[in-house]
Amino acid sequence: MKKIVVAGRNDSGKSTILGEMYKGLKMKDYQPIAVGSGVQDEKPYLLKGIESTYLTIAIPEPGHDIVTDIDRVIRNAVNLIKERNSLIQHARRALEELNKVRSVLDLGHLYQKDIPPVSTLPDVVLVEAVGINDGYKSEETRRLGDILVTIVPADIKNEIIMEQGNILLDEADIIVVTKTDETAREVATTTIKLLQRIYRYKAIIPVVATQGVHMDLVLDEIIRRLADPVRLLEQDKEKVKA
Ligand SMILES: Nc1nc2c(ncn2[C@@H]2O[C@H](COP(=O)(O)OP(=O)(O)OP(=O)(O)O)[C@@H](O)[C@H]2O)c(=O)[nH]1
Ligand SMILES: [Mg+2]
Repeated sequence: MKKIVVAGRNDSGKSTILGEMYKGLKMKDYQPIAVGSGVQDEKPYLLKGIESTYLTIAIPEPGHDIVTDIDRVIRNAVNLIKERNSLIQHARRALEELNKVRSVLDLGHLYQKDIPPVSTLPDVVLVEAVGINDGYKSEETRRLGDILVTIVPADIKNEIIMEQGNILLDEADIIVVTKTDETAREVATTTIKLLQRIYRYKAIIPVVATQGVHMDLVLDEIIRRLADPVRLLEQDKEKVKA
């Protein structure tokens, strides 16, 4: 499963973007699983429409490798979904058996509407990296993900962007500039132009995360990077046949 990591300074809008990505990916027939970086993430995620089945929290213990820890947390969460699915299927079969017996005894069918449907297994992971105060230098966060989405608030100080060793900006696949609605136009423009000058070939997308403005552009970039060439090839064949 590919991991999309959302990184950025504290309060930059990571959780908001993650919630929007969850919804957007679901609309495109992906089933994301979201990994928060602490219990404080749980409630806001639920409020943003992330279903509890697909929500988990990784709290890295000191001294533990955050990358292997996240993998363990994801494995556990997927196993829980599988176990639950297997119980649901079990309940379904048991009810069928019972109904066979009841039918022989002329007792009429029992319907159990409260047996839930089985859950789709997740196929992509969304991780919010712990908020960082000291700019964009976390090497470990870079190692976490296959697709790195770095969040920059529009009113960020230019010096921070220009610092050396900003690995989370240097290696970002997508740079999302947030809070463009509450930042003065000249300030937001300066931030974007500076980013464009340093990162000439990167996708840099200004958004109003809280209102979903331009989130479609962010999603397009993500889906392009998620696309599995083999799957595309199969789809091509289908299309040519049709
Ligand atoms: N006006 C405006 N507010 C935003 C935008 N994006 C996020 N916010 C607000 O900024 C605050 C922080 O957003 P979060 O998504 O929690 O940011 P975060 O980076 O996850 O924060 P931490 O996890 O605490 O580091 C919230 O009150 C959001 O509603 C935006 O584009 N415009
Ligand atoms: Mg957050």
